[in-house]
Amino acid sequence: MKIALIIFTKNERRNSEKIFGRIPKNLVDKIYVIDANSSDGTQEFWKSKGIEVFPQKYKGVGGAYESAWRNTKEDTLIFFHPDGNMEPYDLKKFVKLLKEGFEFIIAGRMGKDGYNEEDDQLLKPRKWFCQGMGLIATIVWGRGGNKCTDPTQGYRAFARKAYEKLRIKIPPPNASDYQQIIRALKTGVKITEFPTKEGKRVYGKSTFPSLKTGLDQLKLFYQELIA
Ligand SMILES: Nc1nc2c(ncn2[C@@H]2O[C@H](COP(=O)(O)OP(=O)(O)OP(=O)(O)O)[C@@H](O)[C@H]2O)c(=O)[nH]1
Ligand SMILES: [Mg+2]
Repeated sequence: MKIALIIFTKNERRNSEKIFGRIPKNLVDKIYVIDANSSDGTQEFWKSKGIEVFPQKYKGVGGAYESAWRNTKEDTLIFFHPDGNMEPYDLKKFVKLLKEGFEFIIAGRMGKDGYNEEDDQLLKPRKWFCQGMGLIATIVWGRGGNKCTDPTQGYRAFARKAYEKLRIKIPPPNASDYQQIIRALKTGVKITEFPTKEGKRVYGKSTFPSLKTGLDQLKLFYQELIA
């Protein structure tokens, strides 16, 4: 089994420099970056480390997923954001589970032993919305105990043959993580979660304003419901 680590970047030069040394590179066969035309030297940084950087044809993180599957050949892919949100040492857990044959794995921030960036706050609007979207998708499409508690988490891994079962051609720009969950519940691709602790973004700002992202997810849910 060949395992590739896929890193999504949009102007993440400073974060990439900071995290590079913490990525356990020996755990995977290849590392690729999918970059959204960064103007801050992100591409140059990764290329200087000998890592292949691919552009994307379609917009958003959805476009980044499409590029990743099209440009790589490895039979399993682990997706990673280098901004500080994701703990690089969790790669070990992904690799172990992939080798054991699990086909769709999520590093869950919501369950017991997990930590989400809002957990220290009294009000947790993003967390509650995310949990709600996971719950409703599970109620509507979950079969045989298949479920997801953290549908917007991008720290995830797939076997290529499982991803192909989801029949996603061009993913939506901003709701692609959620679409993958819904399709997995619909098609019976088993979702496996392990707990993770979400870190804070180190430099820069989010590319996903909460309100717009939430509306995009609701729209996607509706489209999947009537499909
Ligand atoms: N390739 C690619 N990467 C993107 C695109 N948009 C965002 N990213 C990257 O995808 C990851 C997730 O985006 P973020 O802006 O961190 O979203 P977020 O995690 O909800 O927001 P924070 O909590 O502030 O980190 C980051 O590594 C971004 O650099 C895009 O259109 N294409
Ligand atoms: Mg982030």
